[in-house]
Amino acid sequence: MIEVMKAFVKESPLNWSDVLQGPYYDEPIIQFASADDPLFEEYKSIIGPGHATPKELIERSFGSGTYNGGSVISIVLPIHESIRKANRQQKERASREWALLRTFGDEYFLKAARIHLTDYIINLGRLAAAPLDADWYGITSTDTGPISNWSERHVAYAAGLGTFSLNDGFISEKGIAIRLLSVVTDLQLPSDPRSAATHTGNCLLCSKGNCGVCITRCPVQAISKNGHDKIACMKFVYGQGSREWAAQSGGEATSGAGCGLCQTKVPCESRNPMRNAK
Ligand code: B12
Repeated sequence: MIEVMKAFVKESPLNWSDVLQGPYYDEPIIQFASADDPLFEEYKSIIGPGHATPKELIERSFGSGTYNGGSVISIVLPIHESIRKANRQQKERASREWALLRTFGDEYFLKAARIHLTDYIINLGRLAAAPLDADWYGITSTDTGPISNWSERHVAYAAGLGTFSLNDGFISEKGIAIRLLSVVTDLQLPSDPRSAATHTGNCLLCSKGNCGVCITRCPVQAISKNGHDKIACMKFVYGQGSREWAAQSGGEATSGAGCGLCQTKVPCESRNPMRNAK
């Protein structure tokens, strides 16, 4: 499974930009959580009661009584250096490269990768479904910002792939400039351990109090020592100006250009800054 997905990322034509003459993503990190991990139930209070469990996903996809345990596969896709480098130069909005990543690397490639993995498992004669492609998947607006009913970052945390940061971003061993995807299956795969002391353990500011670079990188002051203002972030990241910039850059207006300034030119851009931190 790990080799199948590594080969897909390496060889898929969707992970290649003719405009940028390079891939969107480098080799993925792939880990597993048990579908019965109690953390998935806890997410109903941490995120909200609507956040689905792996059991609910399997039963909604394949019918009641079909759940018999299994695993959640979570994948970190590190963003290729040329795209990160281009965004490092930016001060006010996403680079053209980051905007292209948002349409083609995010919307198109992530979906293709989820389909590739679910098809592979189904062809083994087992159950598999990607929550983000389910007909019930959705994002709800709340007073503090949008919340989805399947959070790829929380799933990655459950699979031991890293932790959250001050700005809510997920910091993996390949850093914060990443994208995430997941698939639930009835295959029993070996669960990976969670080693971080807290859910923000990989963030230098949260753990050691000596960073905060993402606060100064944010072009709309949506990040402070108190955390991340999701509504201010959302208005900028997916607002009208972002849509226009996406289209001008050669992407699709409906995807927006994203931003990612808090994910580039920061100590956690492409590594876990707490590894070897004094
Ligand atoms: C809605 C959404 C947004 C919203 C709201 C973000 C948010 N913080 O929730 C807005 C529009 C602001 C947004 C912006 C961006 N997004 Co967005 N977004 C999503 C989406 C669709 C759902 C996120 C969600 O529902 N989160 C649930 C809420 C509850 O999470 P939260 O508030 O962050 O969680 C906090 C608490 O739960 C808390 N917590 C409290 N107690 C505890 C205890 C435990 C044990 C744990 C684990 C956690 C916990 O920890 C968290 C951090 O404080 C996901 C895709 C998906 N379905 O997962 C992409 C996703 C999160 N976005 C992503 C990206 C890349 C971006 C942008 C960089 C834009 C861009 N593409 O250029 C910015 C970055 C903003 C930022 N600093 O996080 C990536 C994340 C990459 C990463 N390294 O984290 C995702 C996963 C998409 C993907 N497939 O890769 N996004």
